[in-house]
Amino acid sequence: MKFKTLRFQRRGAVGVLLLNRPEKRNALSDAMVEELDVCVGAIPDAVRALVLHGAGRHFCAGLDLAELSDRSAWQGATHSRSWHRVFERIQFGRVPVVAVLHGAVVGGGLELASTAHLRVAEANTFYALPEGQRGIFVGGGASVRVPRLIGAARMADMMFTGRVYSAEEGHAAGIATYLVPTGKGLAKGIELASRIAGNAPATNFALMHALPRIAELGQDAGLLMESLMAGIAQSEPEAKRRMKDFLEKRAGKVKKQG
Ligand code: 1HE
Repeated sequence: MKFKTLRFQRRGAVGVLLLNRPEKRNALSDAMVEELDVCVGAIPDAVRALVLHGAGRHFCAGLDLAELSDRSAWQGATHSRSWHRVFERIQFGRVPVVAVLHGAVVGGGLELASTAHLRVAEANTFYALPEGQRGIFVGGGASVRVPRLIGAARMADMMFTGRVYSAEEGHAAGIATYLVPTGKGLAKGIELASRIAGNAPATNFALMHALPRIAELGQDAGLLMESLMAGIAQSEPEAKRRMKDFLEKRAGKVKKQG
């Protein structure tokens, strides 16, 4: 796959997708959002997990402000919906996505990072929602996805006051679940994506498509949906094989880390 603003490479079962507009700090132009759409729609079948990262000193500077010309209210809403469509395609696509973050993860950059299923942050990462200071509102799904990571109160603070979260603060608040030294993010992201790619497909499907929906349901419907998903996953031949491997001492035990 050849793109102007992205680069896609395959490393075995892991696809590595680079936001590749470093001269503009990977600002999300319309062309880049369109290319993201094409890219996630054309991920080869052999790819079972994706790593998303950014070229240059920053992950992503958000919306390309040079394109925020004089849109009408209607055009603004339509533009926002076009981001929603593409970002939903990433979140609810075929493959789990590990976002590797460094430098600025701001505005639409944080919105894009929030679509991923796991986030790894390098120590030089910082997070902000400068929309609050630019006189606008988020439009790429932040008001839905960011509160689910850090809570509406923290998101409102970021926008009311222009508060910038450091990598450590973002990790403590729940934006990233892994914090690694600067320069080590891609290796960690590929390691995690390789592990995810080795999971049973039904497990990855359940984590991507069932879990976030179950988490939004009331207890009754949530527990029923969990039981249905559990029944489907355990009936897969792959699950039977994995459980037999454990019982016949061919699979690893759960070990304490470190
Ligand atoms: C850009 C953008 C951009 C950089 N759109 N061109 N996002 C923001 O408000 C963040 C704005 N950007 C910044 O605060 C800084 O650029 C960074 C902290 C991300 C990086 O700083 P730095 O010193 O490494 O780079 P720079 O010198 O500021 O920028 C380098 C070039 O990238 C420069 O262009 P040049 O032609 O003068 O070289 C910048 O203009 C350009 N650039 N960021 C366009 N965002 C669906 S709603 C989503 C709403 C939002 O995302 S709002 C938040 C927008």
